[in-house]
Amino acid sequence: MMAPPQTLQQALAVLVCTFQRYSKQEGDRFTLSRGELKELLEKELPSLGDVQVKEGAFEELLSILDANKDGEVDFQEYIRFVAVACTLCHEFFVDSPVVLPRGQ
Ligand SMILES: [Ca+2]
Ligand SMILES: [Ca+2]
Repeated sequence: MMAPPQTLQQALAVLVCTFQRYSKQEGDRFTLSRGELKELLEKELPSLGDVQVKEGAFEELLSILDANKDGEVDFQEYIRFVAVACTLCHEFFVDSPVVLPRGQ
């Protein structure tokens, strides 16, 4: 089991390597097919599971991610998704009590 990333640099490597690990499994090795994307989401973002169970949610997510509508998710499209996910995390943690209140 790999230790979780401790630095931003390690986190970036994880982001890139995760994409590449799934994208090379079938078809074009630089893009995620429907199956590759599904597996990536299931294994790497298990908390999204609830969303995926919902009928048609995966198809909807794929159509949003697939900006150029070629049926595959390329690295640019994947990174846009990661940026959105980061924004959601930022909004979630911005009111977290762990964060020290700003000086007055
Ligand atoms: Ca592929
Ligand atoms: Ca695409």
